[in-house]
Amino acid sequence: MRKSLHSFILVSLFAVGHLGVNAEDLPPRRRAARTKSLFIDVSALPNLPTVQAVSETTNALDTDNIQSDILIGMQKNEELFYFFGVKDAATFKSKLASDILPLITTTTEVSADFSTFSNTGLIALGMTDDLGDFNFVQGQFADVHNQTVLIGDNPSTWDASFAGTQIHGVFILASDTAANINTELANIQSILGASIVEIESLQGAARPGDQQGHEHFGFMDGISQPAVNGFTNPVLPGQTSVDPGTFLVGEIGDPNLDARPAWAKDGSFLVFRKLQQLVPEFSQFLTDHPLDVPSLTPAEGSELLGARMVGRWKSGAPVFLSPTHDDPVLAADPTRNNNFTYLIADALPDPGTENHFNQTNCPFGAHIRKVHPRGDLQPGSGEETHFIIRSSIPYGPEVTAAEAAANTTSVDRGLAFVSYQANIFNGFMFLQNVWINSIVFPFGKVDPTIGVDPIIGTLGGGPKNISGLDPAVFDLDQSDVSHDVVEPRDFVVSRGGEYFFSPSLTGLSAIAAA
Ligand code: N7H
Repeated sequence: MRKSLHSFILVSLFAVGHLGVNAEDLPPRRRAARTKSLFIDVSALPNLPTVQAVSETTNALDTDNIQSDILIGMQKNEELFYFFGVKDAATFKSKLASDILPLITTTTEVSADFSTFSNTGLIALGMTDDLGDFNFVQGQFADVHNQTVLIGDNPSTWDASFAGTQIHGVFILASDTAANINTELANIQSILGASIVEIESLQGAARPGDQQGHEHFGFMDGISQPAVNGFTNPVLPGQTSVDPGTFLVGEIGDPNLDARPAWAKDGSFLVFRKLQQLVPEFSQFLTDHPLDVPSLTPAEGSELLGARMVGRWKSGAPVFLSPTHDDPVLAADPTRNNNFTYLIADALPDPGTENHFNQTNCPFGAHIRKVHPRGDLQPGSGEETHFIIRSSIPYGPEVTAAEAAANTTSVDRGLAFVSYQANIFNGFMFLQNVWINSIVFPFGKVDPTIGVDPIIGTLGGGPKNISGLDPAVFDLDQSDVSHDVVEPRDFVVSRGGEYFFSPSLTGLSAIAAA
């Protein structure tokens, strides 16, 4: 059954990319329910490779064994995160083997049900092997307090359900409609019965209408992902190819290859973060601080400030390539929208050298420059060891009229952030701690106080001084701070999260048998 289901989807879903799946093409289990693809259709985002294209890569990955979400990224219509605790390990493992495993989907199927465990979850299930990841073992809440490896969260903003280590696992269910997800959840709940207890659930969904693919601040998200050797084909201009072991345990390039137990191969560490976004407050901040550029109206100056904070316009066009105005045509072209390095050949004052002096096109501290500095780092500096695959989705409703009128958030919304990496410290932790929350990164720039990441950087929740947001600033030593933009508070607030391990299908079988 499983084999024919694979090959069926291979020709009907995956081989045609992720668009235009007909209901009658879907396998029997889902034929009655799903009426369209579970993926959004947004031209700015790169297409998924076909099964044929993956098979043509050198050392093609075993996509029939890798859980579906890991290599796919942020493209889903609806997605539920169902966090649970295990109450009866024996029953859970028995049902995992007999009924849940057949529901779990692989990369080849690119489908819906996904299962992943925290460290305390693995222990509760009798799987006590050391997976070789310090942060995973501690759990995310420990990193809120850990002064040496600080992610910058204020524990008082964490939801109680995440504060601690009580979450044992999360089922991630994706589909085209919330109704289908509810049906699938009811199915899983009836299979597992009292062997699990719900601790928290979070419904994510693509935003409606022309905001599909945009996160709640309004910016297109999911454009730039690393290319994975053995999977991504073709590699798009501007994409860096990295070893699969950056994301998958036990594969080439895994930084801790020798320490992994055999059953962990082709699994990945999942970092989940519930990141609340204060959208009306963010919008008001932009309105109140338009950048003063002579050719622009105040409204355009406000748009420019937002674009320079992110490093891309709302359409997704990079400010580095289009510094003063949005360019939706550029944004919608995956062969151009990621093809830049932050290096200007004729950069002043030293044409042809690295661009350490000039943030006219893109601030040094822009969100996408902080988390992926491209040409700001020397070739061979190892930037690729810090790549992550992002698989996030917005949660919560659109801003209400009352919230917009009051410029104040009263309904919870934000980003259900998900990243995959083979080593949590190298991936999420390094980005958050060493780059995002540093006021001097990217290092070596002429500006000594760049500031933290204007979107997700934090100095404990207080005001943040960000230089370089105003393109008018071009004194060579950046000593004129009169143009610095001061953010009065964080517009993204962590509500908690956890670290999980997403085993392969054979890994899930091993857990069920432990
Ligand atoms: Fe970010 N945003 O809307 O402003 N992010 N991010 N992110 N992010 C990116 O290329 C956003 C967060 C990365 O390769 C885009 O996909 C928001 C965390 C990385 O050029 C936009 C939140 C971390 C990239 C946003 C948030 C990262 C990236 C541009 C939280 C890691 C790729 C579109 C609410 C710790 C950079 C795109 C590259 C891109 C936004 C969180 C990392 C628009 C709102 C927590 C690696």
